[in-house]
Amino acid sequence: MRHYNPSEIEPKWQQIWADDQRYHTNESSAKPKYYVTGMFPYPSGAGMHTGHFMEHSIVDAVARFRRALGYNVMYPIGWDSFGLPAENYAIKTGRKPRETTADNIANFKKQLRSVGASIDWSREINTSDPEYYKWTQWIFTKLFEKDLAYQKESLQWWCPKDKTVLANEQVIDGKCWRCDSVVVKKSMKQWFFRITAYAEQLLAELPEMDWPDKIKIAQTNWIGKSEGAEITFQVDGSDDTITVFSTRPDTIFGATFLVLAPEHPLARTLLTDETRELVENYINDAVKKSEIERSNDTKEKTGVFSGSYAINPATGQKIPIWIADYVLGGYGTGAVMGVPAHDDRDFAFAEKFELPVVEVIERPEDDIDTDACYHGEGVLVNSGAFDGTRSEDAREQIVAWLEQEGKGKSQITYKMRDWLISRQRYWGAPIPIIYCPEHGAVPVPESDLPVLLPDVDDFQPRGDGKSVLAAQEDWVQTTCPVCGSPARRETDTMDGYACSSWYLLRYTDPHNTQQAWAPDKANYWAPLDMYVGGDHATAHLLYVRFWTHVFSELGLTDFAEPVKKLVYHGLIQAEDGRKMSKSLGNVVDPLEVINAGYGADALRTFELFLGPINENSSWNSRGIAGVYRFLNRLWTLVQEFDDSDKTGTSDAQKLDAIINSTTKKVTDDIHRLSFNTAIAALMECVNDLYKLKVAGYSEDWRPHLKTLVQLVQPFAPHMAAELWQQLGETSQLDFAAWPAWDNAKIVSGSLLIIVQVNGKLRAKLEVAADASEEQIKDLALADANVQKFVLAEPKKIIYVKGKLVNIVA
Ligand code: ANZ
Repeated sequence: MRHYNPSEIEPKWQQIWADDQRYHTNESSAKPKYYVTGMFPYPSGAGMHTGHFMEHSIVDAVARFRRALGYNVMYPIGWDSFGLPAENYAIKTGRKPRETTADNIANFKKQLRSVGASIDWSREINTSDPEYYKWTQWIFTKLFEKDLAYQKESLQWWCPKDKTVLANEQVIDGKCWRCDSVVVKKSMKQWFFRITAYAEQLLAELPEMDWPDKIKIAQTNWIGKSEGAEITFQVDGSDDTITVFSTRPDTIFGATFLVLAPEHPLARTLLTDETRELVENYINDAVKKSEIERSNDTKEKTGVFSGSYAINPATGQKIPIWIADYVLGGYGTGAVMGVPAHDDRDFAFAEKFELPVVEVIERPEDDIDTDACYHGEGVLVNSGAFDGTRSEDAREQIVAWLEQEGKGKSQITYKMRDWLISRQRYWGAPIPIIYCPEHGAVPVPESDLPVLLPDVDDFQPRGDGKSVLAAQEDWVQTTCPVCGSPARRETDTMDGYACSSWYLLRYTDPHNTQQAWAPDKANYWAPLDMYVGGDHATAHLLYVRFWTHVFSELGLTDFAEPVKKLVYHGLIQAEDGRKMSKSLGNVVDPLEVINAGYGADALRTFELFLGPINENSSWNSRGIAGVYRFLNRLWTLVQEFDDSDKTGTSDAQKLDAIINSTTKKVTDDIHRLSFNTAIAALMECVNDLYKLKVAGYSEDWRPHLKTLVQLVQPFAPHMAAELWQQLGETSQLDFAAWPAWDNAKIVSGSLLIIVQVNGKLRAKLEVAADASEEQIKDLALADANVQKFVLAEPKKIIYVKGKLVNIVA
């Protein structure tokens, strides 16, 4: 008898699959297509961890299942290889990112091959490869032509020590998240992509999409649509006006002050001689705080009176103009009308600075909420001609009236900002722009792409807000594509998210040197049938959607939404329930698990057995041993069958019932991506077969064992391939049709139901396996012996599924 030895069979099958290019695909198949992949990895020096493997266990199970269902399956892979970590590593070690990235990719590939993922390696792509980023740059030029890529001077957080721009969430208490230095605001010219132009479309399509609700909610919140009005206030005694954005124009009669964000252009000009010093100090301090800190509602409000007043267009009253950091410069118009009776933040502000509170919406009598501030709808009071009107109606009427007066209009605002893509770093795709003194910013023509990232030796940031590319004078100096006169290159590189916003389409035509992709290939494969990941709920997934909308407008795709079904998996935590992390020393290295003798099949099966894939789960070293034991038992079953003389007398009908019901359950479960229950059903099936085999194997077993091997294949493909062969098949298991089941054979099985009356055994019933609860209860009550003990209407009947009926008489 052969022993189960994954370290022997797994490399063998991986070699066979690689040699015969088993998973290479093309568009000329008559089968329906199925395109599935996971979010491509960043090839870090640490290698892939169990989380990455989780993603590939899911994708590979789906790919193998779909292949067996008769689909032309594409499962590609690539490397998200540009980015800051590789560059920082270069600074630290003196090795070039190009070299370290190549090493890391080689390691990742080795790891992925060792799990037997059915990847089409002919489609491998790498975002830092000039063949790839040529087209990232080309897409940039297309966006530029459509005015979707533009430059804007904007204030950015700048860390003077790390010499880099920081995102809002990287500034904590005015300090850099990494080195704790006090950050400063620096005005810099940056490139942006105009994603806000697509806000409405990106929002409108979400409800119809087969994506997890939590991702849809996260995207909806990120886009953050608010419907309201812009209302213009005249500054008293001046020609200046201040426009505010409000979602509650119906409360305008209660606006007792205005508040400007410290960044507002008028903040420094409305001051008077008395207020100058206070105002300037306040503004200088406020702009150092992060938005997150400023929007914290639990923090005490701060602010200064500007010294000027505005006129409330509804009441005609003079109201003070304040400057306060709870109003954000980048949202709405950067100015609000303070309505303390109906807005919490305004209320807290008015309380602190003793500003008047005027109630303009009557709190309904049945509202028992004792909050000082009433946020709800109601009838207007203290609102002139609008008194007695419901707030919902007043909203429209007041906007119409303001519009007539030229003092306002309805307005929709989004929280989402345009996507800032300039990075003052080396390891990224150079932004393909040339500055000509005569023609300004000119995109590099397609024939001159790619703009190659020059090879440099010193990666240390220069400290002046520019990337090290700015020091490569030979590279920077060029000529204007329009007039040929001397010109200079843009020295910023693109955010890595740009590279990952179109890779899913490049997979469909990865070696095209003439185009980013041929539209007919993209239209054949994409949109993706399934995209699997456990990260990037908002940014990446919104950027991919945004770009694909643009591609469809450019005629490059005939679809606007790139991903039909999104699968978002939970994380595998360490055995101690904490996040796996190198610093905690609790990382489980997948290769160690494989090399410890469990093998890749056990690892993959175990990862999917840990629990529902959308929930977090914890690694469990005993669990993997259990899964290994299950595979070993299955292996042994086939060995015993093979070795036996096949003259046994095991119950053929029962065998049929076990295999048919398992086939049905496993198929349904994989369709629902309920892998853990599918694997549990396979385990149960193997247990049942062990009970049955006591009567000896017969030739009847062969087709059933083959079916079982097919059902196991999505999880444990190496073992399945080996056993398939051993059971006498010479065909490739990957393409063997997924087994069908016969319901008639399942129901021919029966269940033994124990019937108790008041806890005592009174009957044993043999019922059809698919009998309903009602049928079983009726049969129990109809049993002659049971009837002896149940003389009146029973008080209660308890049914334990598939096992027991207890009648309380
Ligand atoms: C007056 C008012 C009265 C408001 C009231 C609300 C309730 P969302 O839903 O988040 O869009 N606002 C406007 N611009 C702001 C900015 N730059 N920074 C901070 N707050 C700002 O919220 C819109 C509301 O947030 C606006 O409506 C405005 O306050 C405030 F009973 O105007 B409201």
